[in-house]
Amino acid sequence: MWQSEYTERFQRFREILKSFKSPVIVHHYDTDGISSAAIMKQYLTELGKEPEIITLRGLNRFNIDEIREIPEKIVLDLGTNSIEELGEALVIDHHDPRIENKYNNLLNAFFIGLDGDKGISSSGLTSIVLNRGEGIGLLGAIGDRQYPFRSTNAELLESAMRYGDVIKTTDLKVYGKYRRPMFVMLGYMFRDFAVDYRQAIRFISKLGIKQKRGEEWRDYMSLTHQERFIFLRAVLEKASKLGMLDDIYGDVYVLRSFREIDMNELTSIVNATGREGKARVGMEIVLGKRDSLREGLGIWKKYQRNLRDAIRYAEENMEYDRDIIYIDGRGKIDPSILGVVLSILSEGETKTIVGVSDDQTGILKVSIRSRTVNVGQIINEIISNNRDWEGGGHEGAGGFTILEDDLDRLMLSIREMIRRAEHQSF
Ligand SMILES: [Mn+2]
Repeated sequence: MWQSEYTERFQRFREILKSFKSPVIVHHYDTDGISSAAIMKQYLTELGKEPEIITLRGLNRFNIDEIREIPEKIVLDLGTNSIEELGEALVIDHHDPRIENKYNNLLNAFFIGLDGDKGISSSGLTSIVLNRGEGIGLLGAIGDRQYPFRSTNAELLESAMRYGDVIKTTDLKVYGKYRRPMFVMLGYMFRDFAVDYRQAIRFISKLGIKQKRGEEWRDYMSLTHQERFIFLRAVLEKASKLGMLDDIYGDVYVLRSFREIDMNELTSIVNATGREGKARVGMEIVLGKRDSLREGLGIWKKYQRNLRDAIRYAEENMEYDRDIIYIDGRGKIDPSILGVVLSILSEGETKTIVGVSDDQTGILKVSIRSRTVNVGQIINEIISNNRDWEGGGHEGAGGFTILEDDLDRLMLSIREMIRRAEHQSF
């Protein structure tokens, strides 16, 4: 396994880390990036160093110049394809490399025979290199949609469970066990309850379970042993009648530090901290700080609110034309959630959706979601004709980072390419 074949390489990485006087951690702002940074920070701190942390939504030609000048930096969950422009850096990443494997300072999962797409995340890889934090590494994997765990993640899980870092239980697998009213959680499970919450509330009342404590709705995790037994029996009976028992009940994983909240829900709280510009809180949460979890919950609620507002704004401002649906979210939709908003709106849409947002620096983010054309291909083609635009994507999703002045020109190209692609497919 990796331990034997690549031990020396990991060793060399650790030697360089030890030699750093004032290390700077540059990391991606999602759960995987935050978890990678947390594992790295803990390692460096234990060596007596005080790493500085820089959180990025992405590396692009507009910010890479500043990053390049930073000495002794460790770049996590980013940087593979910018390795030549990064200056002095150690990079740990799992994004698909479009470059050759010839850089000693780059550790990409794909270059050491691992499946960076489905089998290992950056935080998992960081935990392997530093020999610690496997549980945290798995949070990053969940954040990157690598759950259920397979391949290297499954091996990490095994070792995390052996150390007691991660604990497996059998429970409801659904989202919303923590800090959501029970009737809301039931709505995530059963369509009839989602359509009419009053039915869910009645369902719980009939079991003789109190749903409120004072003014607050209770959540599933706050049920007593006895109450949980009664509640589960009724829920599982309903699920089994619908033939969906396996979907809602089974293996659930928790971290030793937060046994009351399963790793999937913890991941969404950490993700929210990054999106709301509070990655530092997310890092403390994954390192097990209880006070930070409380703070993180507040941030998570705010994020949910912002997301709801952004979706509503986008829904009310969809401009339909011949080729696309256009949403101008400048000043209204934060670039960190533009992609999420478009993905949600594209659910019932056959037309390609293009959205724009800005972050007050004159740099725009343009996101595309489509069910009819290959977004990645269109973006690559546009970029190959316009070298000062930056972007990338895959089949159904992708986007650009551009200067505000270029928006009209870019939109012309996008429309033209979509017209052409749709024409070809008929
Ligand atoms: Mn990642």
